[in-house]
Amino acid sequence: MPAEFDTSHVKNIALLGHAGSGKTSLSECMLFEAGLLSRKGSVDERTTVGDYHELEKERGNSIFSKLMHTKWRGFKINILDTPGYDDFAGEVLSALRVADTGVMLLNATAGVEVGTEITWEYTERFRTPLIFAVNKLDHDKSDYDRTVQQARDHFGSRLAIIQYPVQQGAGFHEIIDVLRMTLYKFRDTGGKPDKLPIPEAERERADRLHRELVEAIASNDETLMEHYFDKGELDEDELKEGLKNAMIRHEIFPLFCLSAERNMGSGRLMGFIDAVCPSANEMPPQQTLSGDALPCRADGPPCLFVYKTVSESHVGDLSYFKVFSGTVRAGMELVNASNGVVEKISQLFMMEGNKRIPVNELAAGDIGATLKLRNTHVNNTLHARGRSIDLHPIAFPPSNLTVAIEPLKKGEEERLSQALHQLRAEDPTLVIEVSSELRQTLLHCQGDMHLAVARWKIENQHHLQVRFTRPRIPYRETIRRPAEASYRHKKQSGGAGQFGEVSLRIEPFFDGLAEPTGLTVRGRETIDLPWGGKLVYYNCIVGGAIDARFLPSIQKGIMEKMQEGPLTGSHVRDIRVCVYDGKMHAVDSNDLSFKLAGLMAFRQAFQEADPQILEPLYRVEITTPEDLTGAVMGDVQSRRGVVEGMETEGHFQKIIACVPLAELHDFSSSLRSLSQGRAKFRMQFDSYAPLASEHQKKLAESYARPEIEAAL
Ligand SMILES: Nc1nc2c(ncn2[C@@H]2O[C@H](COP(=O)(O)OP(=O)(O)O)[C@@H](O)[C@H]2O)c(=O)[nH]1
Ligand SMILES: [Mg+2]
Repeated sequence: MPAEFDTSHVKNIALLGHAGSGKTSLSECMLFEAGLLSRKGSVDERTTVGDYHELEKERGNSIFSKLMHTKWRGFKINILDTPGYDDFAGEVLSALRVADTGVMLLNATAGVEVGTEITWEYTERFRTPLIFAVNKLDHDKSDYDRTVQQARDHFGSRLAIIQYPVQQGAGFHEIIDVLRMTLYKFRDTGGKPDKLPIPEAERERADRLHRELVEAIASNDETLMEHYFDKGELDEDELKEGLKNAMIRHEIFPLFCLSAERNMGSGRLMGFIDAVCPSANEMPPQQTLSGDALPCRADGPPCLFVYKTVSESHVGDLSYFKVFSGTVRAGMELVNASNGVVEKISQLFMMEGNKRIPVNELAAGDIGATLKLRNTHVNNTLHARGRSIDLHPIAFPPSNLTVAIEPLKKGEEERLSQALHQLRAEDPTLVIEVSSELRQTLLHCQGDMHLAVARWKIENQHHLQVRFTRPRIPYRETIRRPAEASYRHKKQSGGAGQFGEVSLRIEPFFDGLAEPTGLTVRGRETIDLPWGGKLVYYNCIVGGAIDARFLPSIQKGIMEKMQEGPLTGSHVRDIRVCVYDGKMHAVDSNDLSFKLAGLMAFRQAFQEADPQILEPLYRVEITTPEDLTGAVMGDVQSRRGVVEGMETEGHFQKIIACVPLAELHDFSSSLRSLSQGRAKFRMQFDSYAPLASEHQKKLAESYARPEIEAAL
């Protein structure tokens, strides 16, 4: 039995928008309207197909992206419902990797929100064809004009109005469609509307918007422009064709009207998706990592890309994928391009939220799932044997919040590590780091909500109790002026003794530092330290005071101390060491003696060299609604942050600041509560900077430990 839907009859849409804009409700309407559900569920009653996860029911909003599909007039529409919070940006990015059109919901009671702005930036980056849908027009606080105006301010003249409401709020039941020049009149229960002529009172506005739409479409296409000049009008087919091409080129974003709550407008939207939105084979072909184009054709070599995996209890790992070429059949064997492993696709499914519907085939362009791929993860490409196709991976965002994690019960470290491993496989935006420097296991995540989800999974799916703590800060130590020291290590205990003496000079190192004065340089080595910065090591020994064979041992001692600096035990960086003198003993000198002498001499000199603790600074980029700018700036400054720039983006402000990592541990939750979720941020390591002396003093005081024993 061939695939039920061929490539040109499959449309892949991602529902996008700020949390609460109505994405999950709209997906429910789309399934209900198509007759796939006998009863329309509701987010508030926790009965939607989309928000099926236990945790989503608990919280009443989407956390994971979901795959559903609906059938509308001979087309299959794969719906990727995404979560709106920035903490779950990874889910949005993976959905966008496989969607061919984005449907961006605007909440008519709130206008353009920060989640709208952030997702819109992703669609710009990927050039995803985009539809806007103004939702909640039945709400008494809805304001269509303001919402459209804000969208224009943000997204520019590419926005093209296809629909507007006749009334809003409780009276919302008529939508005027200026592409079709029709009025859709809904019954109170929504569903299929009556199609009526545009009433006299709306004629002028509808005509004007129609002309604007036609001109926008024509101005993006020379042939259409000519037709338009000749005939003074374009017919519906020409408009659809023009719109499709302009959407693919990312030049027009059509705008629709909805009430997902009252089930009004989704049918027309689905009709538009069928007729106008591009199917995968109308989009530019995928580029492989080796630079070849992979045409989206059902008769091409089978090739699929895994964009998401979920481990389901009792079932195993479910891999979600898009077929980018060929036809994938149940039972087929494909090669994983990243590790060469042959995987058998034993079963194929279409998905309906958490329901799996077995199918025999999925053609190029379609999205589905399979079970039990042993060695395949998110971002892997599977292709036919004898081919070599590797598609571009999803670039997941860097983390925004880091915590240290440990099991509450001793002895459960191994189980925790396994649980974390599995969490990571499911969610590539969760990064686990076992830091030997900080002696902690770190969890890097997107924000406090993301962390809460991780905790929930660890506790409820892996049945482990854990404690989260503040991660230690990876400080660095360096010096501000040159200093010299000599150290003699001598031990005489019965048999063989130990003897080594080292004199050295240390200086702050920077590129372009002049050669040392008063010393003869006989050898030099530059070591790029694994923790950043450099150790520059000079041999300036005169007259054979120490054998050259002991120089590596001295360096080893210095490196050991640099690994655990004298002030706080942090790594030391950017130092030049010149070993210029010493003594050795014909019998008692050995590598260990010189290592210890080097370590101790370095330590002594370091203390004399005006030592300086460096702290990591992060570049923080905050997007906030204008009215919160002052409050956000105040918060940043209270964290010793320095504001470096501000940019206006529509009615948002982007604040760019440099903030010490030590002050950022609760920034994610603080910003959320300060803005009620209306502001977002990204952070990234910037540089190391000297810590002010009062902070340095405190830190160094809290670090007191016996020296030489630890070094041994
Ligand atoms: N009045 C009204 N409420 C809506 C509409 N669509 C969704 N909602 C409500 O808005 C809230 C968020 O909806 P949901 O679909 O979960 O939004 P999502 O976060 O974008 O998936 C829920 O309480 C819905 O019942 C609508 O068209 N009108
Ligand atoms: Mg949702």
